[in-house]
Amino acid sequence: MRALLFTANNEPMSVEEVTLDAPAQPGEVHVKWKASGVCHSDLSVWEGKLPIPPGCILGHEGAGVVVSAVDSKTGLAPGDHVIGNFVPICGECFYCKNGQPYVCSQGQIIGMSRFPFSRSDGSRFFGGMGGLATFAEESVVHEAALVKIPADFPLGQACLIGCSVTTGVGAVLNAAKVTKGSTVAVIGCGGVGQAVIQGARLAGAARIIAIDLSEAKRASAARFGATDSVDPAVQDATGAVMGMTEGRGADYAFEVVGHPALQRQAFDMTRTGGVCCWVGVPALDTEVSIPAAMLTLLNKSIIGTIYGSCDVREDFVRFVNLAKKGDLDLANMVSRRIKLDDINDAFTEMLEGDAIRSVVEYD
Ligand code: CXF
Ligand code: ZN
Repeated sequence: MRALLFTANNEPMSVEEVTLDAPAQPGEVHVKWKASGVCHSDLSVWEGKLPIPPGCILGHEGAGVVVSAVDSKTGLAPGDHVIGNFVPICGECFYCKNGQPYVCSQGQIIGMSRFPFSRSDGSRFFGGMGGLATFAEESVVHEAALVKIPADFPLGQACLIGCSVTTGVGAVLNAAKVTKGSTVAVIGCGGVGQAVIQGARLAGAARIIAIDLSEAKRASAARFGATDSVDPAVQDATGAVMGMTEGRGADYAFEVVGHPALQRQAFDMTRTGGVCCWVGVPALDTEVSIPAAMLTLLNKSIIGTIYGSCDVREDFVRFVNLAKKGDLDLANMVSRRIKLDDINDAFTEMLEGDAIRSVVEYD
């Protein structure tokens, strides 16, 4: 079985033959991945900006088929089609019991405590975020990190629901709760940003302003429902949004890059009484400054959201059904279909700024 090994920060990764332990503990599931998106967070982990150490297999946006399962409480069985959830759901902690499984306190412990892969030199590898290791042809994953979906939906698109779609559409529908007829500004139009735009379209926003340096991303934002666009290299983004809203600012502004200066910019372009929603994850050692009085005096809200504040056990199937109806366009979110050996190139392409989503396809 082949897997892309993450052995050191900022060093090219190589695909190697590895062996995978058979699932043995109750709840363990052997999955054959069929497709995996390449997410900017994989790049951030590789660069050392997110706290997941080398010695693992990256990839957290995958869909595949169950090969076998040991005593599955959620009823997973061979042949089931599944999407991986990179925040596993323990179902027992304070957060899971109180309707916030997206911040499950046990999730990453469940996900990252098994090392089922061994390299030819005998060293063991864990499965990265959620233990999913979707940059391996197969993985052994805890059922807390898998959601069964209908078998009649293409897995090459379903994988996107594992991260970008859920994070972006969920941010709009579950976290910010965008209302019909509103004006939405989106800073950053990669995979998650495009999903925010699609979510805003689904919510019935009247005006959706896509802000990104990349012309290609602004063009695809228009196809996903953006009504206006801003090139921040040419125009001050806050000024442009003010100009489009009679000087008020957007009802909702989403930051989908993960940069403190842009989080501040999203706050500035949010109207009085509006909602500024932070979706991107900045480097852990950064801070952001906000004019202290303005949150109160202008009745603005800043909200953070992880994983679209979704309950993946319901929302994954909800997103599949929206895609089946044609209300969510997943097919066009895939900018390139690649092979496992091409992920280093996909990282380079992401750094260059035009890629929306590369998707690895397995045989
Ligand atoms: C991120 C969210 C913050 C932790 C790492 C993963 N989301 C998806 O890429
Ligand atoms: Zn991701």
